Amino acid sequence: FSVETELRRAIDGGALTLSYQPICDLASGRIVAFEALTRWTTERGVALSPCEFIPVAEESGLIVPLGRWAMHEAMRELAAWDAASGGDCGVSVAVNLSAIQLQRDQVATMVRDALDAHGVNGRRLTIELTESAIVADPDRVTHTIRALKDLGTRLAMDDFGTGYSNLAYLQKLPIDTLKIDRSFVSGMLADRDKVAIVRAILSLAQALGMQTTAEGIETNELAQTLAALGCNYGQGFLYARPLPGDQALRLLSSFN
Ligand code: G
Ligand code: G
Ligand code: MN
Ligand code: NA
Repeated sequence: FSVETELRRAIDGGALTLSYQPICDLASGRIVAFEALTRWTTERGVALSPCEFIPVAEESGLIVPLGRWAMHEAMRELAAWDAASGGDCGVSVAVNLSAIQLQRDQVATMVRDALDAHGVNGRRLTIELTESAIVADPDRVTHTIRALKDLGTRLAMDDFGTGYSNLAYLQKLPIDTLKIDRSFVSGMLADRDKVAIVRAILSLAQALGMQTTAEGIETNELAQTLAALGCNYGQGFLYARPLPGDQALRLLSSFN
């Protein structure tokens, strides 16, 4: 719980930052969005991975203030990119919501407040959910997800294919995009089983009218293969690592 105490101080004291990783249209190579990823450098100067502190935040309930901070900060940054571009900078931003946040009725109000505070249209925001967020309490989550959609936001299912769930929710929920987990994408050129899984996800998405984003693209060959298979978007070190906001804007200016 000393990590918890330190995390609480970090949230209150402005020690968290967001990094932004581009999501590109595989056909044109253009950046269409950035995923906002929370970063924490502790008081002792250690940069912790979200894999280490997000679980702590979830167990302690600190994910609620942390998630609120991340949503507001991401919308502030998007508004700043627009201002620097003299109008719509042309990309949307994706923000992760944890299962615990989604189980709270107030989450749609929190998102609306963040959009309103920075004058951002809900269409510019994609909310990334995980399968676990839906399995926990499907009825309550269905209600919350509709409230989020009513704000105009888009919904993406993160790490698709790795969660413990049935597929019935895909039919019931207004999901716009499936993000194909990195574990299926990286190494798929040398693994027929991975190719089979990726193909199955792509055809499922197409049949259900959803778009697809492949995570973990590290090579041009992989990007070309995925584009040929009909995947819409890609994210990975081929395009860029997660970057601070000012560098993300510079990348956008030079890339698109
Ligand atoms: O930043 P990195 O690529 O290491 O992210 C590791 C994991 O942490 C990813 O699964 C990502 O979705 C998650 N993550 C990063 N930032 C946030 C956040 O602000 N909220 C939630 N809920 N998860 C996050
Ligand atoms: O769960 P989610 O996909 O949101 O997590 C994103 C995580 O994946 C971050 O930690 C990010 O740094 C990492 N990541 C993003 N692109 C790549 C990539 O091309 N290769 C690898 N190995 N990791 C990546
Ligand atoms: Mn994500
Ligand atoms: Na994620």
